[in-house]
Amino acid sequence: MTQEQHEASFLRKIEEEVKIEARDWMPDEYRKTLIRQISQHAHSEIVGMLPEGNWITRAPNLRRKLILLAKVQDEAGHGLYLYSAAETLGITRDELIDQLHTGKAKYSSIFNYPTLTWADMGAIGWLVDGAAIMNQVMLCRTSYGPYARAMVRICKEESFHQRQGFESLLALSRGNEAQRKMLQESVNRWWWPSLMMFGPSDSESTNSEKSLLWKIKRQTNDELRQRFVDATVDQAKILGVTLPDPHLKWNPERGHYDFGEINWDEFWNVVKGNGPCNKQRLDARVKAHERGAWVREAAVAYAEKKKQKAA
Ligand code: FAQ
Repeated sequence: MTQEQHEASFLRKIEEEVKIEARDWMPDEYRKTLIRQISQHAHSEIVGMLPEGNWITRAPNLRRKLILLAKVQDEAGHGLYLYSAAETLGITRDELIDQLHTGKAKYSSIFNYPTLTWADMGAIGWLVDGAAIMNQVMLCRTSYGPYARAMVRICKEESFHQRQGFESLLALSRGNEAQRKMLQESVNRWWWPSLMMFGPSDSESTNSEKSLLWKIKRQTNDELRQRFVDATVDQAKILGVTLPDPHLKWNPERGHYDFGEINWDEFWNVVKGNGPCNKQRLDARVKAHERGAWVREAAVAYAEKKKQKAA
């Protein structure tokens, strides 16, 4: 087939909702943007374990500790499915990890904020997983088969994460005054960074146009952010918390909540590596990788020994 025929066949598949698979012809730019997005997503899951991992030893009781452990383990699993999906596009795991550790690859801005109180565990579940799932449900229908299939399981688990976060905050909301105060203070800190997770506004988003055309993304950053705000306001009422935005108001003409301006300077500052915990997060990942070297060496030695025995 000529290049033009390949391109026409690729676009026809996209149009007809036929998944693109690893061995199919695809434009270089499609491959590149998928590797970029899937690997950033994988890195986010792996770095995303750190803020919560910080509280495993301090969970208030055994039940909460078990739930938190299971959630963090789920996140490791999500990272691994996503690295595997990225590898089907012709990049190695070593290259992906190296891009994270050298600061070449991005990961979600949200994980560069500190977890200061136990309420932050609930707020991450409710708001951060809530925002993640709002974005990720559309990715179950993304055009690249291995990514779409990985997202189905991830979304099921994220939805459990979101509910456990809400349930944990509900317990605090029914607690004493100090607990209610801790809950409100945590929501005050996590609200705006959660809105930033959806990425820059549509007019500033450099990748959206192509990603929407190729059905990698099915909705824009602003559409998803609005859906998240609309869904979250009523949940906040149940928790009895105030969302820290004086401009948050139902707009009957739009049929949506209006909300205030996001601090984009803060967003870009965090994305560029200058957030409150960027350095700490990367250092922790690099150290964990170095400390795990013996496991990788042992696995290779074991595989070689097995090969020799079989020969
Ligand atoms: N943080 O042109 P766009 C989770 C970058 S998983 C950092 O709009 P795009 C689970 C973007 O990469 C959370 N950088 O980009 C969990 C681009 O730079 P580049 C992660 C950001 O790709 C929960 C530039 O800005 N989820 O939370 C961010 O079309 C709890 C211009 O932006 C995913 O990764 C940001 N927030 O749209 C774990 C989902 N936003 O690459 C533990 C998959 C944008 O050109 C605990 N990803 N940038 O150098 C996506 O859907 C998309 O990549 C977006 C961004 C929507 C994140």
